[in-house]
Amino acid sequence: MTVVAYSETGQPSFQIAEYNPQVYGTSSEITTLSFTLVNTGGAPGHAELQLYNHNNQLLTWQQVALQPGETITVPLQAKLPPSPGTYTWAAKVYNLDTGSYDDEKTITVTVLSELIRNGDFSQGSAYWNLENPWYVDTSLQLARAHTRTNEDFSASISQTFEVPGTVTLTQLQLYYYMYASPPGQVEALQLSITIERDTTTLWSDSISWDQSTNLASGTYTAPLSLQLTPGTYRLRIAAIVDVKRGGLSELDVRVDNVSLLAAPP
Ligand SMILES: [Ca+2]
Repeated sequence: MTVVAYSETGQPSFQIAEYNPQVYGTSSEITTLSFTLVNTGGAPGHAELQLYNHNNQLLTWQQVALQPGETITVPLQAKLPPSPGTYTWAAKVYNLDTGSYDDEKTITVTVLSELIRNGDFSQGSAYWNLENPWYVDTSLQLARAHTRTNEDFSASISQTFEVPGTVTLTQLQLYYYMYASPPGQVEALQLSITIERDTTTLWSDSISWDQSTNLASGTYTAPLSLQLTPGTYRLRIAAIVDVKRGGLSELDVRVDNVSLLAAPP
């Protein structure tokens, strides 16, 4: 326990100097909000930083001791609401020495909605349309195109999704894996990702594979800012393979954890 020497010339006073006024996350996600507190008063003191949700319920708090002029970064961990939407939360600084609230900031919390169903393939091929040679590997729980042919192919997995009201797509993410043996027998291999409405491509990008490094795998993340009006859309992930004639023995392309997040209006 710190013994605080009170100054005759002043009292402690606390302000939130820096914070993030916009927080984005998914349903029930546990996230960390960071605040920088400063003692702008003339004496050392103790502050309690409190985080309140949209129902004015105290979610979490932390106490800190600060000298005059001192700043400290306080992380607060909180669970986001389960339902997609926009919520107003508040961070308040309670001065334990004077018994007053010195500062308050509002935080806009946006819970994004997931548009892709069965993105982790835990329900087999449910909701997905898989073109040959794609299939769902039920032991690995992912979509896979694993071939031993020497033929070029372009084949996709795709899923249609409904947008009931206007939304903004904010992020596309997936896990990918591309491997060829021997790699020298492959001219080109890539994953082409598109967001389509009817026959129109609204957005596209590709993940490339390089013969010299062969195994390409990782998590692909695309920040998006794409507004969609109500309707039916399709996310398509196509493997496009161009092989040389002769000796390709194995090609293995995998996709998992497909996520497409949308912000409410
Ligand atoms: Ca999976």
